Formats: sequence, structure tokens, C-alpha cells
Amino acid sequence: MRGQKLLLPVVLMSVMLSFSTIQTSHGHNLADEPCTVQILVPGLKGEPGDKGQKGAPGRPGRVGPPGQMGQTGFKGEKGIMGRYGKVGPSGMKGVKGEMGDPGPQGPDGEPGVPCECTPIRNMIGEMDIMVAQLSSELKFIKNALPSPAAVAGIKETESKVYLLVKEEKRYFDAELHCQTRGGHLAMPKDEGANAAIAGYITAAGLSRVYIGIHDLDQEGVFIYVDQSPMTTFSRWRKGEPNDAYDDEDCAEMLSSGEWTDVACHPTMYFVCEFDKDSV
Ligand SMILES: [Ca+2]
Ligand SMILES: [Ca+2]
Repeated sequence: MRGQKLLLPVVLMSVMLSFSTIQTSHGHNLADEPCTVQILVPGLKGEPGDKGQKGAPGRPGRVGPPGQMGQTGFKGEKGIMGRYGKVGPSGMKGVKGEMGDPGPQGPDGEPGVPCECTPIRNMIGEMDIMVAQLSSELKFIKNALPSPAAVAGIKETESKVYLLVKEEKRYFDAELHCQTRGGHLAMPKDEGANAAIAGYITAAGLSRVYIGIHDLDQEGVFIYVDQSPMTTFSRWRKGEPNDAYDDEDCAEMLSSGEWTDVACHPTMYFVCEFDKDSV
């Protein structure tokens, strides 16, 4: 190493000398030309300089390793209440309590589906009606008809009981007969009653009977035998009443249900009527 350091200055100095020889060979006078050759040779080591000023602070160093845990401090104050925790598991089943008061009545349910027993119910309903009818008829026979022989069967509507009496009587006698049994000659005041009486006549195989209608009080003005006026309903046959021979002041009903005015003295069968309330 030391040999290399000493070799470099010797080489430089030989080069400089060579360069000076080359310039002289170009014809210049060596005595007149100043020497431009500089010999670069390291000098001796100088005295140590004064101490420099303090430099600027360096950059922050790396983050050090975690320190050891410090000692436990004093206990802090009680904190505020936390939120509710999770719902716990269900407890054991409790003892059954006493029965409470009955609640209010609920709304009506939907109509049920008809079951197979509907026909039976209908049959029972019909039997109830039949029993009621039989009871009514039996009561009527016991109380209103002292002579069962006079009964030729009866006919009913909602409010009336009709009795066909197969005894030929004049109009006045027929009405009297009905009155003694608590009724009157039949007085059809609406289509339902008229149809019931007509059906009764037809079923008995008859063609005509006395009914409770006459114009005895005032000619041409027919009223019912109970003195009630004839209002909107009537079933006069076409051309009737005609007061034929000026002698027709009573009325009969044909099996068709139509009415005609007839004389009051001939005898014929008749139909009585009774209010159900009085039967
Ligand atoms: Ca008349
Ligand atoms: Ca007539």
C-alpha cells in the first residue's frame, strides 16, 4: 500500500517533465519561456483547527420497544348505569291462578255450513207445525163443535179456521148455525182466504156454498155478514152481482172461487169461519 502512494507523485512529476520537453521540440527557446510546470506534491499535515459550532438537531430516532406495565392507580368513581343486558332464560312455570271475570260477549260468528242433519231438522220443524195444527183442530172440535157428526173436516189459514158444513140451510139459518159455534159464514177479505175457501169447496166435490156476503141493508151495496164493509177486495164472477129477478141479496162462492149474488131462501151447504184467537 505504501508503495502505491509513493508511486503516484513520481509518475505525475515524470509526465510534467515530458510535456515540457515536447513543447521545446516545437522550436521555442527554452531560456526565454517561463516554466509552467507545477509539481503537485502533498504537503505536511497541518495543525488541528478550532472546534466547529454545534450542528442542527438530528431526525427523530426509531420507535422504541413497549415499556413495562406501570403500577395500579387509585380506584375511580362509580360510572353511570349501563344498558340493559340480554334477556335471560325462561323461569319455571308458575302456579295456575284463579279464574278471571267473564269477558264481554264477542261478535256474531259467520253462518255455519249446513250439515247433514238439516233434513232432520226440517222434518222436526214440519212435525212441530203438524202437531200444532192437530192440537188446534182438536181444541176446535172439543170446544166449538158439540156435534162431531157436523164436522166435515176443516181448513186453516194463518188467522182463520174454516168449516164446511154439509147441511143444507137457508142463508139466515146458516149464519145462525155458524154463530152458535162462535163464528160467522165465511167472509173472504183477501185472495189468500178466498183461495183457501175455494180449495175447500173443490176438495169436497161441491160446486157452490153460501158465504157471508149480502146487500140486505142497502140494495147494491154488499157488505160482510159481520157488518164490515167490503173494501178493495172482491171476486165477483163476470156479470155479477146482477140482482136477478130483483131477488138476489145474498152470495155464494163457486168452486172456482168466484162469487155470484143469489136469493137468500134456497137451502145449500155453507162454510163457517172462526178466528183462531177464539178457537
Ligand atoms: Ca141484491
Ligand atoms: Ca146473480
